This record gives sequence, structure tokens and C-alpha cells, in this order.
Amino acid sequence: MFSTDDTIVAISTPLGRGGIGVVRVSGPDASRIACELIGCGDALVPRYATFARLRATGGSVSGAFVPDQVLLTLFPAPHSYTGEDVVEISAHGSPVVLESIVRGAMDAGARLAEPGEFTLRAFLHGKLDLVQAEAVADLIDSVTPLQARAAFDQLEGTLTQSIAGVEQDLFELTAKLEASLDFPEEGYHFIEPTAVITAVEHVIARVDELLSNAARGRLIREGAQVVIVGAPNVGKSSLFNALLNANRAIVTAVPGTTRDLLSEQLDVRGLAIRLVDTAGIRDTIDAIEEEGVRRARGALDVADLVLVVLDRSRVLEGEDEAILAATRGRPRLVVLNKSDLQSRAPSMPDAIEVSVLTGDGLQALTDRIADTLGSAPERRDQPRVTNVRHADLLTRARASLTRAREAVAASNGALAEEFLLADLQDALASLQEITGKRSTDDLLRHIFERFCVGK
Ligand SMILES: Nc1nc2c(ncn2[C@@H]2O[C@H](COP(=O)(O)OP(=O)(O)OP(=O)(O)O)[C@@H](O)[C@H]2O)c(=O)[nH]1
Ligand SMILES: [Mg+2]
Repeated sequence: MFSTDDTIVAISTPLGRGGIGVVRVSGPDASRIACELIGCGDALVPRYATFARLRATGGSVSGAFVPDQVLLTLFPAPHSYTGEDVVEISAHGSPVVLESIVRGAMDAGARLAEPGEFTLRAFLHGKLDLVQAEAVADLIDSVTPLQARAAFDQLEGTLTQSIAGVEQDLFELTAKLEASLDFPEEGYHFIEPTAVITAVEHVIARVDELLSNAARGRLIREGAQVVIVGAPNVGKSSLFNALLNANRAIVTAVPGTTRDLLSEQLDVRGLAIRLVDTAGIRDTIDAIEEEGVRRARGALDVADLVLVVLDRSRVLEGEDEAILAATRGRPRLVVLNKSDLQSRAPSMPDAIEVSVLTGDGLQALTDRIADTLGSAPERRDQPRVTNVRHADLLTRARASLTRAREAVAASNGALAEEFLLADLQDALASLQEITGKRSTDDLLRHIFERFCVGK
């Protein structure tokens, strides 16, 4: 379905200006196309940078030729990122220059790469498995060092290896059962029912181990939305600024200052948090403020964690009570702000007292945010499942394994190998879908769509 016999080209560095920019060419004609771009007489020397000047290719792809000095490096197949001949062309990082190089390569016969097509080709040529290909996208998208480390571990194959281990155990078990099926007349089981149960339980335990920190893994990979809500003037924007350590939101003594949602990225103990400041929730006849309140309620609905801010220096009012009621039963922290002033609010167990003004209690609040979201320190030696796709497939594998175990337990010694095998093979199929040993075009398309062109 996916063609790999043509040569693709794309700008691999981000859009915009930089000291250098890189155009990547991959495919059987990569070397010839690169030579046409610079008019080289000799072939490029593998893995040596060659300094050259671009020359006009004079082809049909529209746009004026732009001269530049470039460095070309040829990585011959199979020792390249994609497993094909790859030429990386480093030029000055100007979009005008880089686009001209891409046009020149297209004049010489290259096709513009689809999103993620370089990594897709790496997968199709067996340079990476699916877990590693997804890790490339995660690493590029990471915004905290913890996210980057988790992605890098997967790129290095830690998860791949442990899934391969589970797969191997399962494979050995199915082989024995198949042997029993192949010699039915002997009435001989190559493996006894009790041994089957032990073996299946062992595999289940390994899957459980992988699944045990998947929820936290997902949080690492996807980050969390933390939304600050409260009545007007309680200090939401002040808290937002303090947590960000930046003067981002307008703070005034006028209730109803914030009208729109403000959101910023924040690193809390390695977790990528999107912190959202909202308009003070109250009934209002001001049309702008009313829209702000509507947006605040919307943000509340999608939050992974809600920070309900109350003003400790005044008695609780209807608005405060309404917000407390609306957030009851969902992940939230109640923040009693303005602890520098005389307290007039009732004391609340579990609420965190802070004074954004003096900074009192802010560290404790940050710790509570991290704890609540589940950022406990963890063992580095464990492979981490961070991707929901992987977690879902592991869960599916587990369900098939459980069915197999129950079937054996209920069989009273008379093993029905066929049924057992069907369940175990389902489990095996789920595991193989994680690493891509088994994959459909739809799955691949779905995964590589989220890459950008050039990756
Ligand atoms: N004394 C004291 N004043 C505070 C504290 N935090 C915020 N304030 C003041 O409370 C007022 C309101 O602060 P904001 O951060 O604008 O409050 P808000 O909840 O965002 O208000 P709206 O956007 O109008 O809903 C400002 O005058 C702040 O200086 C605090 O810890 N102690
Ligand atoms: Mg505000």
C-alpha cells in the first residue's frame, strides 16, 4: 500500500529562520538528485560532509532558483534513518533557500514527502518498530525533560524488549499446545493443564506489571489540564501568575477583571501542565463577562484537576458555595487564599491555605498538585507505558489471557487446545499490534498522520 520505491524530499527543520536549515532526501535516487542540485561530477562520499554551491536545476516546478552554499551528507542504505539512501542538505536557515532546494529536488524527480513519511519508511524497512516510531513523535513533541526521557527510553527499545519478552513466553506456550493438537491420537498433552495455568498466569503478571504505571505514563506523555476557578476577586489571576512565576494575567482589585481564558504551559515535577486562568464565576448582566463565565464552566468540564480558589478574608458567599458544589466529586484542590489577612471563612479540612501576596503556602500547593496528579517518584529501571494505544492493547491482551486461564481452570483436566489456542493467539495478536509486527494500513496512517512533514 505505501510506496517506498520513489524518492521523497522535505524540509526537516522547523518552519522559520535559523542559522542552518536541513532538507532531507530519501529513496533510491537520493544521491543522483543531490548531485543534480550541486552539479557534482564525483559521487558523494558516504558519511562525509561535502561543501558545495547550489546550481539551478532549470526544471518545471515553479519558483525562482535561490543560490546558497550548502553541506551535503550521504547516508547510503541501509545505514540511514529510513534504511534507504538518504542525503541531508544543510543550508542557511532561510525558508526561501530551503523551499528552493525542495523545488530543485522535485525538478530532479523527487516527490514531496507526506507527514511522517521518513519515519514511516524507517518502520517499513525495519529500522524502527511502531513503538519506537511513536516515540520519535513523542520526543519531538516533549515539553518537559521527563517527557523527553520517557520518549527516549521507548526509542531505545526498553518497552519493545519487554513486550518481546512477553511475546516469547506466549509463543513458547502456544507452540507446545499446537504440538499437542498435531498428535491427537496419542492422547498425549505436551503440556499439562496445571502447567498451562502457571504459564498463562506468569504472562498475565508480566502484562500487569506493564499496565501498573500506565495511568501515570499517560499523564507524563499527554500532560494535564489544571484549571483555576472561583468567584470574582478571590485571587485566581494572582495565583496563576505566581505559579507561572510570570506577570501574565492582569490583576486588579476590581471584581470581574479576567474575561477570557488564559492558558500557559508549566512544568510541575516533570509533568507538563497546562494551567488555565478563568473569569470569576458569578451571575452577571455584562455580556462580555457572561461569555467569560461560560468559558470558565467549559474549561472546568475538561479539567484533569480543578483548583477552587476561595478568599479566606471574607465569609463564603453563594457564588463560592455554588462552585464548591459544582466541583464536588471530581479531582480538585480547595485553595484558601489571602492567608495574610484576618480569616473570616470557616476552616476546611484538606484545604490549602496560601497567600499569593506573601508567597506563603505556594510550595505546599505545588506539591499537592503534583501528588494529586500522581507524580510519585518512580523506579527508573521499569519500562514505561505512556501511550494509550499501547495500554489499550495490553488491556486487550490481558482479557484474552484471562479467558484462556478460565477455560483451562474449567476444563477439569480435559484441555480443549483449540479454544485455548484461539484465546492465546488473540493475546499474541494484540501484543504484536503494539510493536507493529502486525499492522494495518489504517493503523499506520492514523499513527503517522500526527507527524509533521519532514519527520
Ligand atoms: N491581601 C491579599 N490580597 C491578594 C492576595 N491575592 C490576590 N490579592 C488581591 O486580590 C485582588 C484580586 O486579585 P485577582 O488575582 O485579580 O483576582 P481574580 O480572582 O483573578 O479576579 P477576577 O479576574 O476579577 O475574577 C487584587 O487586588 C489582588 O492584589 C493575597 O494573597 N493577599
Ligand atoms: Mg482574574
